[in-house]
Order: sequence, then structure tokens, then C-alpha cells
Amino acid sequence: MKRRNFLGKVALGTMSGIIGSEIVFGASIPMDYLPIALQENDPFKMFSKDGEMVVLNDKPWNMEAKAHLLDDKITPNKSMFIRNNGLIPEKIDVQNWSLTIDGESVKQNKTYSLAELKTKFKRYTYQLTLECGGNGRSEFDPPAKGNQWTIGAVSCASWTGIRLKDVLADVGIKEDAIYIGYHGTDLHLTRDPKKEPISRGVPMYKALMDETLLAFQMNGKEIPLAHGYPLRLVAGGWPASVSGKWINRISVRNKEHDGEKMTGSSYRVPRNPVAPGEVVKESDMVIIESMPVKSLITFPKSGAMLNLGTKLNIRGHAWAGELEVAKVMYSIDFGATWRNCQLQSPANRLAWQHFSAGILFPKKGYYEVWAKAMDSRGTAQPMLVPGWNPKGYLNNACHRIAVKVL
Ligand SMILES: Nc1nc2c(c(=O)[nH]1)N[C@H]1C(S)=C(S)[C@@H](COP(=O)(O)O)O[C@H]1N2
Ligand SMILES: [Mo]
Repeated sequence: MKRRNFLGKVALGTMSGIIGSEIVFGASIPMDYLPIALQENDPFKMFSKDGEMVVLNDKPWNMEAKAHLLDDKITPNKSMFIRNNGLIPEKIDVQNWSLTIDGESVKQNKTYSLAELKTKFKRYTYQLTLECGGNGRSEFDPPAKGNQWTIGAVSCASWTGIRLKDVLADVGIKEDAIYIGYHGTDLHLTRDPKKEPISRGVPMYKALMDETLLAFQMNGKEIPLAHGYPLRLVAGGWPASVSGKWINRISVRNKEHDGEKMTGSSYRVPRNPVAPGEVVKESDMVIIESMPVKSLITFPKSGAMLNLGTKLNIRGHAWAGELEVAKVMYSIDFGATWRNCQLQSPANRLAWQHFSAGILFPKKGYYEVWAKAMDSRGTAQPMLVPGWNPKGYLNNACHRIAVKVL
């Protein structure tokens, strides 16, 4: 708030310049007041996000997209959801950034500077789907605690970096290695430096996959601060919580990683279906691995209107965790009948796939367009909310948009 005092009233023109349009009643702005668009905690400006993104929490920052904001084939920063468990690192010393590989199952600890990582290992670029395990949580009943994500906690950006497996091979891994765990530099909400906000990981087989990257670029540029600058783990197709941001340490473990949010009921679902509201013993919960098949209609925006006789060309994306999407269907009669959409192959493994369809409606009136994807093993999305679970994970219900034909 001090900036305004510093700028002074004379700086109205400057403020208009930053905002990008005239502040119409600028002369009436009180002396100590900083326009919202310039306040440092304006998340849209701070994170360069689209003004239509939805803030679910500001401590920590959590923001989600709306379906139509995700229309790009490759998600740009402006519509990428933000999920933080703690506070974004405040000071990043990129010159002295390093990554240490340690843990019970390394032959010897090894530390690399960022520059070394970038030059010593071969670079790869993949489009990788990252969906928060809690995406869709808002639809569960009884409600689950946590961010009430609707459909917008998913992205598929293009990530460039080096393969984790190449780094692990360089370090030397013992035969008893079964898991890796990441450590980032974000602060716990309490600011207690001894506590980590989150420290998750993946089994060795996922860590060693070709597409599991230590990324330093997103969409061809440095990773935006909120998304893990200057180094992040990206393991597509799994709950995005395994893709650690701001990482400076990876531990190679001889047991399941037991970092923050790996244990208890975090990112776990009941092994067997439970009744809504049931209390589930921790020993009956299993860690979420590959995410389930899902799709999103990104065009048109729900509420579209068109004239009878005009074709509606819908489009969107579908993804299926570790699997490929085999087909996407749409229905305009609340799921009674389904027709196939055109479906593209993924740019690479673990990238979402684009679908489209041209729809002609039989008469004037209100419709809903529902989309349903099926994975390569024949499992399709449920039409409505799937199995209730205590933490509200894995809601992969069909996405629906409203359409009016005039
Ligand atoms: N260090 C760190 N890494 C993290 C998190 C975090 O809070 N801190 N959140 C995780 C969760 S729960 C998700 S869903 C994704 C979100 O990635 P994004 O904010 O880049 O979209 O980051 C994961 N990696
Ligand atoms: Mo998440």
C-alpha cells in the first residue's frame, strides 16, 4: 500500500499506463489508496493470470481456470491453475540454486548446480497433463474439506528439462531403491523453517520413465514463479501433487517416501468403495497413482446460443493418466444416446488429446452437451460424481455445457 504514497497524485498517468486504460475517476482516488489493479496482492497481475480465473484461497494461493479458458492446445501460463500448500518462496537465488540427490538408496549424495544440470544432461520437451487429485472436489456430498475445485485444476503445458532417470544414473542408485521424494523451498504456512508444506514422490518405475522431467522451462520460457521457478519435477498423468515445485533436493528412498502429505489420508482413496460420509481407517486407504480418464469441453463456453440449422462445433481435451484416450463421445439427450467425436493422438505420451464434433440440433430449445471419454482399457467416465471418498479426490464425472437453440 505504500507505493501509492511514493507515487503521489501526480503519477495518475503512470498508474493508467500500468493498468492499460484511463482511470476515469482517477482524480477522486484518495491519497492513500492504491487501485486494486495495482495492489501487490492482486493475484491476476502478480501471477499474470487471466482476469476470469477463480481464486479459491489466498493463503496459500490457489486459483483455478474455467473450462473455456483451457481452450488452447497447450495451456498458457495465464490460464494454468495454481495449487500451493504453503507460501511461494520469497527469495530465489537462481545463481546459487542447486539440486542435491540424497537418501538411503544413493551410493553417495551428489549436488549439482542449476547450470550443471542444464549443460551436463540432454534436454527433452514433452507436453504433460497435470491435474490436481482434488479437481472436481466441489461436487462431493457430503462435502470434503479442502479447496473446492470445480473443473479447472488441470493443465497441459509444454515442459522442457532433463530426465530424472539420467540424473539418477549419474548419481548411482542402490538396488534397494523403491521410491523418490522431492523437497522444495516453499515455506510452511506457519513460516516454521523446520516444517515442509508438502514433500511427495513416486515409486521408482515412475521416476525412471522417459517423460519424468526435472524441468526448467515451461512453454519455452523460464517457469513462472508460481509454477516452480527455477526447477520443478514434472511427472505427468499422476496427481499433480507429485510434481514438486521449487525443488532443491530429491531423496532416493528404500521405503515408500514418508514426507509431508504422503502419509495419513492425504492423496489417498479407500481401497474398496465406501458409503458417503463413512469414516475410513488409514490402513484401508491407498495412494493415488495414475489419474482416471476425463475430458473437458473448452468450446463453446457453457450458455452458448445459436440459431436452428447452424452447426455447433464443439472442442476440448481428454486425458487418461498413464493410459491413452481411445475415444470421446458426446450426448445432447442427457446420456440416452452417444455419438463419437473426432479424436487426435497425443503429442507424446501423457499429453492430453484434442477432440471435436459438429452438432446439429433437431429443434429450438434448451440442450446440454455432455462429453464422455474412454481410456484404452475400455473404462469410461461416469456421467455423474463417482465414488465418494473422504478427501474428495478423483471426481472424473462427465463435463457438461448448456446450449440454447433459437
Ligand atoms: N513445492 C511444492 N510443490 C508442489 C505443491 C506445493 O504446494 N509445493 N503443490 C502440489 C500440488 S497439490 C499440485 S496440484 C501441483 C500444482 O501445480 P501448479 O501450481 O503449477 O499448477 O503442484 C504440486 N507441487
Ligand atoms: Mo494438488
